[in-house]
Amino acid sequence: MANENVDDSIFKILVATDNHLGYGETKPNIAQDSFRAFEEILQLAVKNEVDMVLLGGDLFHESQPSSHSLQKCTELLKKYCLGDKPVAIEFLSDQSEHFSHLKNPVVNYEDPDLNICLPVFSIHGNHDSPGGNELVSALDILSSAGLINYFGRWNDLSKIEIKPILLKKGDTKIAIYGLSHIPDQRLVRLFQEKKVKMPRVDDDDWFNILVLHQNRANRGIKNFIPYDIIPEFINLVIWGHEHDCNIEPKQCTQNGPYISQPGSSVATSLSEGESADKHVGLLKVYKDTFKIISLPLKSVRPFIFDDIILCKPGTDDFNLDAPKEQAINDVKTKVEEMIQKATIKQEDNSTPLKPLIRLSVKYYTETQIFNGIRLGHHYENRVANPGDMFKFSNYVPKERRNRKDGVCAVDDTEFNDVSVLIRM
Ligand SMILES: [Mn+2]
Repeated sequence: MANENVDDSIFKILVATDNHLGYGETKPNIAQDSFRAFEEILQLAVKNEVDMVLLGGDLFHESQPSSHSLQKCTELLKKYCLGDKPVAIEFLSDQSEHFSHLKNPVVNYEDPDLNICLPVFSIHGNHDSPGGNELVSALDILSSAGLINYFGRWNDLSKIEIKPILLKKGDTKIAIYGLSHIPDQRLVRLFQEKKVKMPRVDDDDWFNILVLHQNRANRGIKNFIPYDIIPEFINLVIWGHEHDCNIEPKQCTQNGPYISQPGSSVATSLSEGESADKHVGLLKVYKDTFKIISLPLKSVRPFIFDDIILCKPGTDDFNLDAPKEQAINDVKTKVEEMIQKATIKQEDNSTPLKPLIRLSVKYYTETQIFNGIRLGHHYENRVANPGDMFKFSNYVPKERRNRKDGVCAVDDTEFNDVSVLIRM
């Protein structure tokens, strides 16, 4: 019989990936960043009363995280995932298969010895994959403690059969296919040899989610997962590993699945992609329909990325006597603008954070190069990364740039963009 109250059938899942706990934990200023963002994610999960959290890998930055990282993570999970609030989702598939790597292979919220109010499900990424003689991942430790449900791992990579986790809430049924990180070339080969099986559930009223942790951008032949190897019956892919936030679900091939890429919750490099605002997703599924509400992470340290092209020799403005001093002055002006931008971003924050600043400095002649570390010292009290604010490169006009050098951005390969090109 159908449920009368639609709300009782709306599955609410907080989706996030690449939390990289422990990133920068020994660096000044940024040591707490990864943990602060992860706590905000758990708080958002509680506030939005989600049924579960789904993580797309790289919960930890290191495959053998420090005791400190492991302790912080354990404390956060204990704080937000234990409690009396009942869990509304039914677990229908064979738990002993999904959690066969555990001595007690049950989903944590059904373990009578545990009091779980917020179940967390996670695959592993390339940063927290199993290691050592016994092939233990940091996620195994959290799993053994009953704090997360770690799934989608294979010890035998000669063939893979991904059996979905089957969950039900009211009238909504969700099948989650978990594919923890496998080196891309190996995985593409397995797909091509038809050694990856993703059996579809018999009746078709399941909403099918695939969560994976692989290259999405084209980083060379067979070094990324092409969209067309994902089975068409998959409704939604949660794509981990790529750190840029592209959370809005997009269909990248005709009739293909929608893809949502939440991106990382902490910048692990000073690249342009990491400077975009960080978000996690509130996924709502009702029967075969879904939507993802993008939730901004407000505790993330602002990161401003920009570039500057220094003055061109031979032009009126070029200071022939003191090109280096001129460069420093121009860069200082630019940095002030960038810090100002970061200040505006944090207007509502009662305890603003020192921003990350990365300025790509493009010079024409080597006489324009200055000591970036020395200039960075001036910003010690105002910038979180004074030691590596500047990156120098020789300015190459656009028309001379070799196209082959660039990594194909995700957007370049997207169906929507291709269709625009064809129309033009
Ligand atoms: Mn990552």
